[in-house]
Amino acid sequence: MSTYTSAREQYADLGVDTEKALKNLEAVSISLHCWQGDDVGGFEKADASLSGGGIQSTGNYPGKARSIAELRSDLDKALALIPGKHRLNLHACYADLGGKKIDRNEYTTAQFQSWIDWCKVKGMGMDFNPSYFSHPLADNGLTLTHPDAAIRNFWIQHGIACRHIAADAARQLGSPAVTNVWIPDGSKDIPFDRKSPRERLAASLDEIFAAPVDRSLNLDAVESKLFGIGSESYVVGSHEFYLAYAVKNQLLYCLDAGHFHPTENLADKISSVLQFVPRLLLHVSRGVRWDSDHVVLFDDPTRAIMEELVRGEFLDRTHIGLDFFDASINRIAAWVIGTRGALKSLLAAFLEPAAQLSAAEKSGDNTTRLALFEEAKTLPLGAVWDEYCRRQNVPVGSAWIQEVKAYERSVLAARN
Ligand code: RNT
Ligand code: ZN
Repeated sequence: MSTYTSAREQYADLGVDTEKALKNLEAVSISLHCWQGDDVGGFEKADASLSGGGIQSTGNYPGKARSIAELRSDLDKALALIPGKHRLNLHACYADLGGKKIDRNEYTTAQFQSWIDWCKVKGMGMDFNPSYFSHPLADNGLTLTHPDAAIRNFWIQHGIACRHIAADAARQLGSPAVTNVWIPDGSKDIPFDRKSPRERLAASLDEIFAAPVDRSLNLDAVESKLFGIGSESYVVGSHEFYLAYAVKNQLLYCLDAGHFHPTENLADKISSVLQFVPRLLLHVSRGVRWDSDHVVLFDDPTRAIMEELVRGEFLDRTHIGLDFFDASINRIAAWVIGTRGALKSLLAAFLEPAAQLSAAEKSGDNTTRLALFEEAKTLPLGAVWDEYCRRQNVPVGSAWIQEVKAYERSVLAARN
């Protein structure tokens, strides 16, 4: 008997159909963030790198992608090692300017056409993000809340441009695109006036979202956070601000796993937020002591998020994106570890003995509920995961590591 057949029987004993779980898993696309490949640098300038924004990529592992072509090649490698069909999550600072000088307020689909074409060939959907950092007009950490109306307007125009680009990408790729607004605006030290920047942010967002863009193609999301480097004392776009804004305007709300107090449970927020917003965007990440954006793992917090999506039947209304950037290990491996970790967590959620757990809970049998949670943890998930990788024609188990190493020797080593 194969390991998978025996695992299937073990799950069946608990009322779980592994074939159905594999089918469900295949139907979920994860939005793979382009920014893991070059430490959130982008390619607007020859020497582009992450600056400001209160986020930080640490490490100096050799072989970072230095051009759009290299980034695409690296993404190809990662995608070949990840089971399933996924999406590309692109930041505006990855514009393909072809040597031209075009500023962000003037971006049009033309600067992203090569990315859209790249997705099209692969049958991938695309999601999008205006970039409110690594730019001279964001140098003091203020963008949509800047007291100078001209600077604010520059960023408003950028936001509008990105919504149009995303809608075009969606039209061309035949799949709606999520455009996620995240801004770094805040203050390092205790502000006197917390109100005015929030009034300005609300007004800026109102202008961005007032621009007529087909809502069946472009899905607007807003992302909150608690603090950043240089915005320790005050973040304008806090949880309360954006949650209220998203509810009022029926936008997507973006929950980033690193953007809350470390003891808060992101998974617990899902069923609350989805009562009142139409759809949810997740930035699956792993904060270690702070919003550090470590590589996502098959760990308890990630599993809890996926369990919520499955138990609550929220997958139809949730867009799963990844958000981490680690420059201290092979960057392609980081993508693969993180995406496989997220998918494995999702598979584990599909394999929960849901009927038995729910029956135990409904009948008030909390003893059985707790016992089942514990028993489920040691069921042979690995055998089902391996079977999934086999069927999807990607390396099974740790075999992918050798492929990344070989790519490192043949391609990355020549980059330094
Ligand atoms: C920053 C946010 C944001 C960024 C990306 C690059 O705290 O998490 O989502 O990580 O847009
Ligand atoms: Zn994020």
